Amino acid sequence: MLPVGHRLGLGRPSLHRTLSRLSLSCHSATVSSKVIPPRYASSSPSSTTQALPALSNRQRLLRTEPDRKVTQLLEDLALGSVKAHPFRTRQKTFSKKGLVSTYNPLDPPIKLPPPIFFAGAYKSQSIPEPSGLEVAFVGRSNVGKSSLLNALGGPRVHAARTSEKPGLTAQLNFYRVGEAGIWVDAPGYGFAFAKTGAMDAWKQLIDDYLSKRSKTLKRVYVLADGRHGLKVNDKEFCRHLNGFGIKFQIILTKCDLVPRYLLARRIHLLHQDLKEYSNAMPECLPVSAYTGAGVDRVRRHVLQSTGASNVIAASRHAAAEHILQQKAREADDARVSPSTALVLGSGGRKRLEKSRQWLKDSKEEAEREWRQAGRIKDKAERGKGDKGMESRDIMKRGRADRSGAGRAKGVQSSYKR
Ligand SMILES: Nc1nc2c(ncn2[C@@H]2O[C@H](COP(=O)(O)OP(=O)(O)O)[C@@H](O)[C@H]2O)c(=O)[nH]1
Ligand SMILES: [Mg+2]
Repeated sequence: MLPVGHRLGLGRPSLHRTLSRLSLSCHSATVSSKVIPPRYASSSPSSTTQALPALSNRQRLLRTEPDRKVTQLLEDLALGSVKAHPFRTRQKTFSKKGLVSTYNPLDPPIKLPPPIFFAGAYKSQSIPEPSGLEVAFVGRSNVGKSSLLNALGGPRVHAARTSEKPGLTAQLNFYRVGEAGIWVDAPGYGFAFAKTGAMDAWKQLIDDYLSKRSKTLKRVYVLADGRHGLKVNDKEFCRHLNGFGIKFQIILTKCDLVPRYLLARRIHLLHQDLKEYSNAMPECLPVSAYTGAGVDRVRRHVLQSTGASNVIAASRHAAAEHILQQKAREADDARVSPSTALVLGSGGRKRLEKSRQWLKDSKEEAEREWRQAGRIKDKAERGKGDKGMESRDIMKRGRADRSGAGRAKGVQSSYKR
């Protein structure tokens, strides 16, 4: 019988080499920590029990398996760029609004009045008194805060100025958006060429703003670039917000520039990282102000956080009413005169009867939907009544403050176009 090495087609010297390599690897598996110290181990003997070094963000990203739910959501919202397969002749196209597969006629995009600028504060003294429930958009410079605010206002809204150059918005800008409350566009942080003095002034302004708005600021939206996720200063700011006890949510912007598979992984990682902040909303909102994908979802979150769920309910009710009218018209059109019924014969009559029954059923379903939407709307209106009171009280208090000692402060509108 041939030795093992010959049966495997190995000559004697190569067999020797293989066996010696095998024994070396077996040996090194048991004693490697002593013989060949790993590169990350320090020279001290206790280093063998030391934990592995933290992975870089890129390494973590590449080792993550995306959540299927997240991938499905991105697909539904048409978020993330999709490259055509090299052998595919036709590239998948998306509508400009980004809503392709999940367009629900009962939940059409919500229309809001355009945001109206009413105050700007470049220093703490100019911060206006609270006059309603607010949400603020904060993030690094050039991340797309002003672009998102415009996109949330609706198509062709240019209330906030946007720029390719970072650091354009240098003050807190306040916009009133009808029932949706007040939206605040904050100046960006983390601008690479910002001077330390500017950074300190920014911190002071934001801290004063946060402490003045302990009751009326309902949520801070921390915007992060979808291509990078949370950077060090974003995390620092999130910890700061956590300290203030303010609820915040991450919005990932510019998602049209990131491949979908990477975006899904990034979101999955982000959801894990968010667990360390007690005041963070557990899910982030991916969006692209450029294509409009995901904007309506963010708008709904903003409306809910300012207690304006009645706007969402009213939109659903209006859509249900529209569908009901359409169904009623279709059911009416399907009515057949007795003379036509005679001409059709028994087969034709049966088919006609079936389609009429189907139309009747769908009309009834639309009616049920409309009634339910009406109930939800009434409930939301009643809920809003209480919140409205709260908001009115705040307004009254603001007026009283201004008429008294606070008059000198006033509202300085330093916004220059
Ligand atoms: N591709 C893409 N570009 C965007 C998007 N949102 C903003 N931008 C661009 O990013 C730049 C900075 O936007 P801006 O809103 O001024 O950022 P801000 O400094 O955070 O207010 C502008 O050139 C925008 O056109 C987006 O969703 N997709
Ligand atoms: Mg801006």
